[in-house]
Amino acid sequence: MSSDQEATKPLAANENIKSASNFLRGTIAEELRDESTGSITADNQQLTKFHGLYMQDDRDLRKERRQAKLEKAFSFMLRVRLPGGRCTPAQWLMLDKLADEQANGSLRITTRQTFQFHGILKGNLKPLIKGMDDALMDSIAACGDVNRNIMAAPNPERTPAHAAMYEHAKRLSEHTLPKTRAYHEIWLDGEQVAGGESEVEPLYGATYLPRKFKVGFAIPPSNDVDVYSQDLGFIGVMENGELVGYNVTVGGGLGMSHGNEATFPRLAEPLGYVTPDQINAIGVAIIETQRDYGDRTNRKHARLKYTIEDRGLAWFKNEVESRSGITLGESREVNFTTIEDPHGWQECADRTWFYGLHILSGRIKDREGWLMKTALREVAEVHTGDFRLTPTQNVTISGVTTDAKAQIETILEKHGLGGENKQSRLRLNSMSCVALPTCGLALAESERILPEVLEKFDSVLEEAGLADDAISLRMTGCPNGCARPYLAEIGFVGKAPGKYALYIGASYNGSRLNRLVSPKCTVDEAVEMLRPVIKKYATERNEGEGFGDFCDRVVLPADATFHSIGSGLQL
Ligand code: SRM
Ligand code: SF4
Repeated sequence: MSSDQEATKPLAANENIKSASNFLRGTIAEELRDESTGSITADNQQLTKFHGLYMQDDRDLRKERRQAKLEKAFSFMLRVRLPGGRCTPAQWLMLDKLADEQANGSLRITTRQTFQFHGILKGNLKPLIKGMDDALMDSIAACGDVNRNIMAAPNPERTPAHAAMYEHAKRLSEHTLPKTRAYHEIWLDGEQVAGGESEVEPLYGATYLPRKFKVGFAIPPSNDVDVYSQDLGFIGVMENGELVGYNVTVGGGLGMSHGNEATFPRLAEPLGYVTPDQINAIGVAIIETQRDYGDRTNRKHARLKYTIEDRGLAWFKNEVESRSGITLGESREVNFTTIEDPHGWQECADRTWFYGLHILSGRIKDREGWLMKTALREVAEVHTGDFRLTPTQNVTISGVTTDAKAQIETILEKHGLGGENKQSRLRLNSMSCVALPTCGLALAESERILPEVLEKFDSVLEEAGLADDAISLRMTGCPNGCARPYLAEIGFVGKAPGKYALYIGASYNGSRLNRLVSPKCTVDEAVEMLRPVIKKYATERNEGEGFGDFCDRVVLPADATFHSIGSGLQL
């Protein structure tokens, strides 16, 4: 910990929790045995995050339980570690079963290509983790101050380059996993490390990182992983159809707090070029630099983006090169054109097919007339390829042979999910975070209100003759940015119940942030504010110009910034 700030300011409370935890054990095991409460103590709540678990409570029930003098309706959220979002049919079936038996019956695909279970009661945590382990899955380092689930453009069969990239992402994920045996000891009744024998975390040390750390791999022209939002990004560079290396980008991150301009979303910058054999070494050097220089006194200033903002990219590059012994090459020219997931049947280079299935907000559950969970279970029962979760909370059914297509199509159609079920491209490009009732940080609704928001915008788009236009709309219940709303052409960010900050003007390829147009409005006010903007776009846009680019060029005033609305919309 050599940061200047740390010499003078006290460390953030989490630092002491981590250092006293004996490599993430704390007293979690003892507390699990305590049946008198559904909760665990605050310190252990910080530690369980490193095991992929968050304690939550059902916020819809808070008032009722307070009045009945009952403790909150505590339960846990578990996030699976799934590099590149790949899962086999057998794993799918296990997750489906565990959701019913040990959680609240639904599965949630996250914006970082993995699954979350919600509503797990304390006593069900161990059976759930044991079930995942039986299917060769875990939740190690899915949350916490470590390198999290690594993202990679899905569908390795699409081209050999995608296949190679998936392996690179998986290798880096495994290389940067914490080494502590705490997870196995606590959740899987693994053998305890002998008394007094100390463990080592060669990469992280006893206090791990100052804050969460995120990595994504992209292959142009698709920026589906929103690579510029990642602490560390790898952008595939192709030569003659082959993946020859990666541009490395650093310092992306989206979280901020309303009214605190010292916090802000930031796009990653290019650091240089590496060949595939250098990925792990450069990744480790970057993580180590952040481990040693990230701000451990203030968790709102602890992400890599602030380390780079404060110390400069040149300093950072020098540090990384000297730690790794690698001289980074010049970044190469890359060109992203889209963030969109492919939908429907797509043929891959290896002659197999994948089906891109849209899942609104990533929520896999059976609703009346819309049996998503059942449909996917039936697919998993017959499927011989695998599943890929996408960064836009969708799923692709991958590795389908030509002969097997009809069978899968029949299952999807039986449940109203097949090709006939045409959805607007606004809907296909939408995302929302979980928010209420489980997220403790939500200031407003997100997942639960998204269908209503889409319906309203769909009708405005139809009025303007733009029903088939792809426009990205993303919504979150607070400014932490979990559905990457600052990279959406239309971004809603929860501020208070029923009220949102509204942002427009990001590019459709994830390379420009949007800007504020209203600091606090209702959904209806936002629709009315954007109706004339959408109409103007319909009639005045340049050939092929995206909605975000048009807003940035024509509608947003020159003095609008991310934090300020400036002098008003130019209509
Ligand atoms: Fe997130 C915290 C959900 C992707 C930025 N995020 C949370 C917590 C755990 C709330 C909490 O700390 O108590 C949310 C749990 C809600 C629930 O009930 O499930 C939560 N984040 C999610 C997910 C599930 C949203 C979704 O609907 O899919 C995503 C899980 C991803 C995964 O599989 O790992 C999720 N979170 C993101 C992203 C997007 C990304 O990484 O691509 C971001 C913005 C990018 C970034 O990190 O800069 C993001 N989440 C945050 C932050 C703000 C971090 C910051 O630097 O300020 C928090 C709050 C915090 O860490 O203190 C947060
Ligand atoms: Fe919760 Fe905010 Fe993340 Fe939404 S953006 S899941 S409300 S932390």
